[in-house]
Amino acid sequence: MAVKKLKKPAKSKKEPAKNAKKKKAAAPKAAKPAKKPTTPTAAPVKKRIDVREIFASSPVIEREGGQIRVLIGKAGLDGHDRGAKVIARACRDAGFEVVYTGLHQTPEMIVNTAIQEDVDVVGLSILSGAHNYLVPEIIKSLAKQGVIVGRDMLILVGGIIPDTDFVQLKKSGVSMVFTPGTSVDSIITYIREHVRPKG
Ligand code: B12
Repeated sequence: MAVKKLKKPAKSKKEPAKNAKKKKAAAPKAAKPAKKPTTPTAAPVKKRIDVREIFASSPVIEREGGQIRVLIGKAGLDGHDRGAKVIARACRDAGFEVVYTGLHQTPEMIVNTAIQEDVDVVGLSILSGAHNYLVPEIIKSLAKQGVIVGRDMLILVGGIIPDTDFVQLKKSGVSMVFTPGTSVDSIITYIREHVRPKG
């Protein structure tokens, strides 16, 4: 088979000779005019969302007498139990009857315990970021069992809850959200003010 020889491409006439002198250095450019000083543009100020403002019209429920009964629940895969235990202990020390569910509960498990134990407050401690799923699931499940949130039981949520989620949680039936740094005394006071003896 005939092998086609590739011809060397002919040197272009335009190609500069190897030893050709470099082009003369370009004439120095005129100095750029100094930039006008600009006034710094102010960063948009983010308005802080005030939890007390959003949950201002928090319901008050009445109980038949006896001690206030509080459930502290940990739903889902969240393993952060320090806060839940701190709150459970503070509630016990305040004289409330406390049921702590332990870790890794499903919404249904929390709801069944709340009903069996006839609690006034369902306190959910959520640091996993799954509150927007878990809380509405628990409230829906309570409703299926005939519990009217805000009349029969209060739903409190504590933990890592971005303030941008407060409105949605309020809409789903949460009475109050407590973020890190909240004093336990203010939580106890809140519960006492919102669960009153009947009559
Ligand atoms: C300690 C800690 C851990 C410990 C947990 C030990 C334990 N047994 O609890 C360990 C090292 C195990 C851990 C692991 C992880 N962690 Co971690 N952890 C923390 C840390 C530093 C402090 C949490 C804490 O104990 N605070 C002290 C308690 C007393 O405060 P608190 O729970 O917030 O409770 C207060 C309030 O929130 C409220 N409250 C809380 N619950 C309730 C309930 C009710 C009813 C009420 C009324 C009030 C209330 O009252 C309390 C008093 O003010 C936080 C950062 C932070 N600054 O919060 C990260 C943090 C929670 N962890 C985080 C992460 C990502 C993890 C891991 C996924 C990390 C990883 N990749 O492995 C794992 C997950 C483990 C798991 N299985 O879930 C993130 C969560 C991010 C998010 N949700 O968007 C955080 C916020 C750190 C961060 N800035 O990124 N963690």
